[in-house]
Amino acid sequence: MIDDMLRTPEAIRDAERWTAHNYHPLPVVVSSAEGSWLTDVDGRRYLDCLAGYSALNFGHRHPTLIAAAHAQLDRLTLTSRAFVHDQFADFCRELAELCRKDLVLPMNTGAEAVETGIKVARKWGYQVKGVAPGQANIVVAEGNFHGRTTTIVSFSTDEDARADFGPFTPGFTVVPYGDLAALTAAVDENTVAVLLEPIQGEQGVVVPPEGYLPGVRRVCTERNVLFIADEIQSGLGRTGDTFACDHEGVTPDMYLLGKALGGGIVPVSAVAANADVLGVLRPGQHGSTFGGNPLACAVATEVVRLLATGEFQRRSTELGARLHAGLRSLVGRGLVAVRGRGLWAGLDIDPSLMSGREACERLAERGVLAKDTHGATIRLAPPLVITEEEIDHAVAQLAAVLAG
Ligand code: IF1
Repeated sequence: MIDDMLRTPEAIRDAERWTAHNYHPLPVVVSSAEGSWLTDVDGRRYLDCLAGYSALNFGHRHPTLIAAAHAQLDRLTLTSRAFVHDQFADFCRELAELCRKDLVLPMNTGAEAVETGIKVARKWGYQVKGVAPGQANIVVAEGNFHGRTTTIVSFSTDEDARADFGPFTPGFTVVPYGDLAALTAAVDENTVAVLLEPIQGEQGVVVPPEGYLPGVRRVCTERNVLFIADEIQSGLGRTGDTFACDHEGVTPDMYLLGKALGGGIVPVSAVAANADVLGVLRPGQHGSTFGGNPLACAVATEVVRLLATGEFQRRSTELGARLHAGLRSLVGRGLVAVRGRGLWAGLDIDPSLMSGREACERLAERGVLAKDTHGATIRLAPPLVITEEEIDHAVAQLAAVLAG
């Protein structure tokens, strides 16, 4: 009887009726959220172990970030880049300092930051490195996920992401992820950049072999090639460091940032690099209507200040150790492998038990939200404000799902 009263089925039908079906969401209709917890239209509560794919590192509606948004909404929300505004300099300076780079170019989505990085690397290649016109190539990795624009899916190795979206953008060389010899062999005189996720998110939170990132850094330095680190998902505290590259002391030539930079409130992305790289751009050569808007800058400046304290990196390290210890205890009890770093984990479930999707559906029934990546793999990426008790609760619910 009570099920007949639930608003969820009706809300799902309404959503499906009016939208393209480019997603297959779990049957959960969220209506409010705070910290690590979501509440659906029927008042059921869920522990969020996806956190917007790392866009909600600071939890839902972090009070400092919400206050910054409210204050800015009452002052100024958009000017375009035709003029300057009083939030812009602080954001760019403080983010550049966090990245230890000279300059920042603000955009909105992660894909825009990736596209910006590709365009800047190509222009740098022609104007600074001296690559022959139109010959620039960029080395990328199998299993990459950098967004969904036509150019980005041009170098995707996921058939679902690229089928029937051609013709594709040329100038990309795909090598196996983690294979330094293959990457080194792929770099030639026309290579302007290597574009990598320091940890591959969508591929299932795949951590490269120790030494791989330092090796990439070394090859790029020796061959005068830009190392572009896509830290859109791995960065901003997720792995226990400010950037995933920090774990091995690697500094890329260019950071691509997004997701959590917007505090889970507004889309904010950015490219951070030194002047010899970002300095190739001149007025009229690149931009965006909303890039670096006052509301985005006001929120993102507070995000940078939260990160500057180191609190969230410490939480990710300490609570991540608890999460991974709990998950490792499930290997052989329904899990076949656990990967990741900090509060970020990729779990391979025994495929004979269930698919990743089924596991996520059963977790949702138990009040824990997570997302499968491919096949029997799911990722866990809770907000960095999660507590020890909540981590133990999530692991206990997963154990119960795996136990059937
Ligand atoms: C969706 C995946 C994750 C990213 C990295 C760039 C972007 C992303 C490393 C582009 C975006 C999002 C896209 C989102 C789901 C999510 C995702 F499942 F699609 F693959 F996280 F793994 N670089 N990833 O992870 O950023 O343009 O989306 O702001 O539903 O497509 P964006």
